[in-house]
Amino acid sequence: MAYRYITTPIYYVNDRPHLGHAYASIHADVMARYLRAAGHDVLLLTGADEHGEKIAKAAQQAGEEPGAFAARHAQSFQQAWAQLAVAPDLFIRTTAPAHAQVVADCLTRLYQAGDIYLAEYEGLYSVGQERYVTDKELVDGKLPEDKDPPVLRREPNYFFRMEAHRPWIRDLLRDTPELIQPAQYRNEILKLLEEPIGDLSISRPVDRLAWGIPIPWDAGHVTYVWFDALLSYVSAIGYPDQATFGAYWPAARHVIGKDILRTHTLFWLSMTHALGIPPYQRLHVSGHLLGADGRKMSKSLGNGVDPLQAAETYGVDTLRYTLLREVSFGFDGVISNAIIEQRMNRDLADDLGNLAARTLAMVTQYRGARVPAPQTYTPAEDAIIAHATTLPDRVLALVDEMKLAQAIELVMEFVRQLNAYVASSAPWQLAKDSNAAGRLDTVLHTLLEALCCTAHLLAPVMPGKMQQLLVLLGADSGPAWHLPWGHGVTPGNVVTTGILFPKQG
Ligand code: ME8
Repeated sequence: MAYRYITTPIYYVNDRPHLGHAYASIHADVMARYLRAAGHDVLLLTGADEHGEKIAKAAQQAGEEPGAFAARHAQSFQQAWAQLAVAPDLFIRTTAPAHAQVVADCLTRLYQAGDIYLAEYEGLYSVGQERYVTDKELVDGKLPEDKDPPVLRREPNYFFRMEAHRPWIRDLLRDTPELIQPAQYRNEILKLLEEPIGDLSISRPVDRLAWGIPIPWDAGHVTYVWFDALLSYVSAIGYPDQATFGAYWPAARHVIGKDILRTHTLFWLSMTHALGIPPYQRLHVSGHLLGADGRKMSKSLGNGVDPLQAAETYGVDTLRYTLLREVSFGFDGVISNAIIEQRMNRDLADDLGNLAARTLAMVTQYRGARVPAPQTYTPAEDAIIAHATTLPDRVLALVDEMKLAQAIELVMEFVRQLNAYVASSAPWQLAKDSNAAGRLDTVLHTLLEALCCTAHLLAPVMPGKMQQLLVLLGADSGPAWHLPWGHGVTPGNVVTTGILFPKQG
């Protein structure tokens, strides 16, 4: 059994979560569920990034203390994950004392090693993204994803010698092509690394911003929010000396959106390198969900879709399926109610739901709701069994690269093969012919067994609905992985008819 450590971004809790956050968390959760089903020992981390100017500003606008404000929103994120069937093992809050201690220790070590120095800084700062920006990044005077233009700042800051790590990061990316996926994001960073990346400002003067982890040797400064938040990936699992860190960190996979690619490559890789922490194993970078206005959904722009409302309208499993299937990981895509409904009706109601409903109805009508025992297999069944037998490994290979849309599509291809098999084997004709009783048993058993296999393969995506399907099929086990053919349903067990995915609209 291998260890796997999967993380979502540690979200800013300046508002409630929107669909973009759900997109990242559902991907991480589904990967965690697949790997766990396949026998790995998995830890899934999510959390709340509670410090910094963005949170301080939002709290001030709400007329609350930043601590109370962040705690309230951190809780709403936690509740949202429960409602969206995202089941993290760990939820880190950057205000947790144990985390603050790790940050302080790391800063002290780097300072003592001469990796941190004080200097005067002048530059343009984006509060929306919580980082200094360069002129090159601005479009019409601001970052495209921001509402407000950056502000000019001149102040003393502590700096971390990030530039010194540039050659090492470049070599790492060159030598480890799979480190950043999909490949276009690796190429983007490799290009950036051709020129100096500069040193990183890692503190803010308290007279401007008091909401942060104090710089251990200088009470006049607090830690820059990114330096703080990135360390939560390791503090959450007991860095530096706990066994959990030793076991899981070498298998760390960060799931992020492309908006925070630079921070997770330039900042994080140089920080870990300076601290003597091995680099993460993978960075899975998503594209952006776009709002109806064609712009990136964001809290700052206020064009987000409420994931909880969508889950209530369509069902949480339908929402999870649609998000994963509709917008391929790594690419941008628009998501709307009409798109969700179309996908739900076509894939879930017409293909999968209809297959299950028809099969269960036929077993009920022709075999008194008892699972029949198969008789002689023909090439039609052999093809289905061969397909079912190779599917789990093929699905897992895609999951490993976070190609979840393709993984789901493989299973749905199987579902369409089964629908074609129903049409070609015509059980309703067989039922009229008393000489075909054995053949009908074989066809019905094959369909039940294949549906059981489908339920196992899609359970990480739709845990509730696939568990329900297994119950309707009279299967003996809950979701399992790679059951040998014939071990899903047991002849003689009772099935129940039911509609899993009612058609809408
Ligand atoms: O950046 N489409 O937190 P954040 C797809 N606290 N994904 C989206 C999205 C969209 N429209 N909008 C947001 C932060 N996301 C930092 C992270 S990690 C140590 C610190 C997702 O609350 C996407 O994964 O702004 C993005 O990277 C993340 O939410 C940013 O969340």
